[in-house]
Amino acid sequence: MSDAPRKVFPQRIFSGIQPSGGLTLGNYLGALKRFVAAQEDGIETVYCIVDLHAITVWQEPQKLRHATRELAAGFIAAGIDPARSILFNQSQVPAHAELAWIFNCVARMGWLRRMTQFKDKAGKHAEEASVGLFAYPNLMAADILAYHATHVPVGEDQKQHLELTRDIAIKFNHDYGVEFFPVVEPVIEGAATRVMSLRDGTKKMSKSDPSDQSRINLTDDADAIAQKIRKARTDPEPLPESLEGLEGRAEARNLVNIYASLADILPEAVIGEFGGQGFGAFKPALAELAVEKLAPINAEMRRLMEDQAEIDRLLGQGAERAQAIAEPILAQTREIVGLIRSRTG
Ligand code: AQP
Repeated sequence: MSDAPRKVFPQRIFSGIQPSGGLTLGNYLGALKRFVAAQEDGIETVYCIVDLHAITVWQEPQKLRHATRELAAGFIAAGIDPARSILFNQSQVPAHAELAWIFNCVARMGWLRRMTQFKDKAGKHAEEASVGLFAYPNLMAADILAYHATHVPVGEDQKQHLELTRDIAIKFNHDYGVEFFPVVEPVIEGAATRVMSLRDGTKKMSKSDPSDQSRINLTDDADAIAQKIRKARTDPEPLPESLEGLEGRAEARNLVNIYASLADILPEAVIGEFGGQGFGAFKPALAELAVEKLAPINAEMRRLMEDQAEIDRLLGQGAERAQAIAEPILAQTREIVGLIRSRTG
């Protein structure tokens, strides 16, 4: 690469969540809560329900429709205002899929083979995994770059995919001799960039984990939340007096991080308050805080889900706004690549 200064792109935030099940506390703290903060910062924010990503593993069509609407309700209930942020489902804007194909021809097999999420999800059955699951990061790069997004707030698990997005932008720009796609910045910050399973502190909390006890769902009621936190796996030691004392105690660290993130304080402050106390005291305090923060979101999601036609209308409106940004970027991409577009309609 030359030392010439990179072109400066206006700030635009893009991020997405898959409608591959119900929202978890991990999605809320690692993504949604931060999406709302970004919206409040006054930067242009584009948020996408990535249904084309969800179908990289089998989804029952009826359940997919429900999960898409429920996720839209989750976004809005958490504080995303569809008038200020652009909120839509991916498949309504064809530019994502078309740009993903172009990126399939930019990204190299070796780059994708290194993706740990594919290895985690496909496991020992890589030969039976869909081609879509393998190419997933190229579609994610298209999601982001179709908007010339500059900043992408995500959880820690998406870091590798964002590095691939950067590599695709750099290779495209280099191969075609342009400075067309921005080299995006991952925004991975806060105490809850990786919320772990309540059953195993070394595994991330995930909506597709077969154990419902491993996660808190945004649709769980107060009793379920309290019960799951009470039963969360921990060790027999009391909480340490300093943060270093959490070293090697994955479950304890996870609960401290969850508390900090829900309360908008630093993990140090949680240790300051609860250090020396056992989980018998800490867990009820955490359960109370979780219920206090999640119950209003839960109630609002239920209310919004009563009017599904309104959710569909909002998604359609969001898709039109999204398309107005993505289509001209895609048109320029076709031009750069040498694809003739001569039809009039
Ligand atoms: N446990 C987590 N801690 C912090 N952030 C998380 N995110 C997901 N899980 C955690 C963040 O949520 C956003 C949306 O993720 P996604 O649904 O598109 O895909 P995912 O990361 O694969 O999430 P799941 O819950 O694990 O879904 P499934 O089970 O379907 O694969 C991302 O910003 C992600 O970092």
